[in-house]
Amino acid sequence: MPETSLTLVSHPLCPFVQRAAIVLLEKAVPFDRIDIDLSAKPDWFLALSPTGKVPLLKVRQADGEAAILFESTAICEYLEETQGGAALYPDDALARAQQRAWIEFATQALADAWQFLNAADQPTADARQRAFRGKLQRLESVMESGPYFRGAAFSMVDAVFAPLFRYFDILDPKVSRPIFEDLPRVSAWRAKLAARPSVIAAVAKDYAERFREHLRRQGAILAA
Ligand SMILES: N[C@@H](CCC(=O)N[C@@H](CS)C(=O)NCC(=O)O)C(=O)O
Repeated sequence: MPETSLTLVSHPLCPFVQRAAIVLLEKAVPFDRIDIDLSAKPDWFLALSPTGKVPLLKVRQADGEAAILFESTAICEYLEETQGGAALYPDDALARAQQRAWIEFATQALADAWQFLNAADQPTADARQRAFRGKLQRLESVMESGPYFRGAAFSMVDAVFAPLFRYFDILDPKVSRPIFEDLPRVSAWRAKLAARPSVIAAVAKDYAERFREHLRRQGAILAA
């Protein structure tokens, strides 16, 4: 029986898991974390997860029954609505809807970045890098004063972009620099997120080494 009422079912490298972990840490909510092997998913996990994907959040309720949440956005919004700490969404409906739209944009940017990072040939890497940088340029054009996406306060959009930017802090700066070149607001935002305690604590200390090992196993040209 876990000591807390929340258990995050995770994988050490999953960026979607990190979203939920960052929100839990921002809200200072105690939680247990169970990492699973996604290449040999345990039967108990397959029985609980409709999609076979992490994260899952197990919520032990007052009657002792466990409810299961899947999909990182649903998990983050549940935590936002049920836990204390600073609000990560604005009160204003329009501003909140805009944040949700940028979260969807982040998921698309993550797909571009992931395909770039894992590319096994140069044409794919170049095409995905262009697509990703195009999205960063769009972000640059909508960001205002910073240091976070929507100003002074850390928000849900920040929690979602932080795992994506983390990859580029691990890569050789020769690779990351041209991608973030001439994007001062996005670059300052990325640095601010990298220093945020919740972002740092959302992954284990060996994350960078695990990520490099993943790239090697994928045969990514970036690992060469
Ligand atoms: N839309 C899902 C995506 C989650 C996702 O893609 N998780 C990956 C790991 S990062 C996964 O569990 N993959 C296992 C699989 O597809 O079999 C979310 O936001 O939670």
